Amino acid sequence: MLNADRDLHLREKIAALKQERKALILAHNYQLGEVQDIADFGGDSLELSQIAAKTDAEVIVFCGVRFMAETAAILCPDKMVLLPDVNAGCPLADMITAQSLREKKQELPRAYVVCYVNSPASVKAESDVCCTSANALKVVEKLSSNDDILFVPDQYLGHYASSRSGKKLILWPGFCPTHVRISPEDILRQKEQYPKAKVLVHPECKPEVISLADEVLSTGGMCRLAAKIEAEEIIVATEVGIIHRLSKENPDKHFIPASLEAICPYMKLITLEHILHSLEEMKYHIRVPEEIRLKAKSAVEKMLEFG
Ligand code: CIZ
Repeated sequence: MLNADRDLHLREKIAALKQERKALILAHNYQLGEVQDIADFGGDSLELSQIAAKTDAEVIVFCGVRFMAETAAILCPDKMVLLPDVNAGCPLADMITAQSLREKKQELPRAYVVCYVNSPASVKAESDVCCTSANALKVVEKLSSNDDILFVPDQYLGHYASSRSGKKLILWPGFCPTHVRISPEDILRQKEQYPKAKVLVHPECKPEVISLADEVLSTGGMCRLAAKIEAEEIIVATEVGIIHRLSKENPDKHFIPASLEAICPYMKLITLEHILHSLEEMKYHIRVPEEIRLKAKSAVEKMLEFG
């Protein structure tokens, strides 16, 4: 079968099974283009979890990485959340464990723990409040300066929130291996070729890259800004998967990836075949133990209260 025929066949089978299972397909902005195209909704992890929490669907096929599917399971205990590839993990989330965080909290008994959503559910359960790349600054700004604030696990997002808010944060030494691959030289090279281009940078990038940004935004923020920004050329410093959505939604603009090396291999694991298999076999069901879910939910809800 030719590739185009094979994809059409897969898409038809997925659509039929999706209806039968009363399922909703969600795709993160870093997923493969073919996966983003078949999804009912695309977005960042928080946007997708909020959609999951509101839908009538009984099954959520979460095309992203494990911590994202876990966040949906935390917010929607009555729905079956499926991750189409069980190996879709997140190296940043794996840079912290609940045990290592408990040990750190013993060293810092007065610490208030802010936890980036890119973390396991068990770590969220040990934290006071969660944040995303979209609201990390807002969450940190609202905290009392009298407490020690421990920010986990992404040191660069923490550094960004600390430098913009003026709050001193104790940073966990984690990082996203994909975002740290983007260098200031990458941005400067692209700027030389596209001098009029605006530069959008994700806050998981290193400070020296962030310092070259016109705007620092989550992927959801980049999508919203791209629709209204005047510039015709836009340099995008984050995982390259987002270029698919930006270009599709804004065909009159030219989006330039800051670095073609910014590819997250885990975000590229899910394919149309995996989605079909997931719906056929109802795999892989992401479950969060109830005791952990309730504690993690309280940290996620605290973030939502912060706005
Ligand atoms: O929270 C997310 O979705 C991540 C990891 C990045 C972003 O900005 O979309």
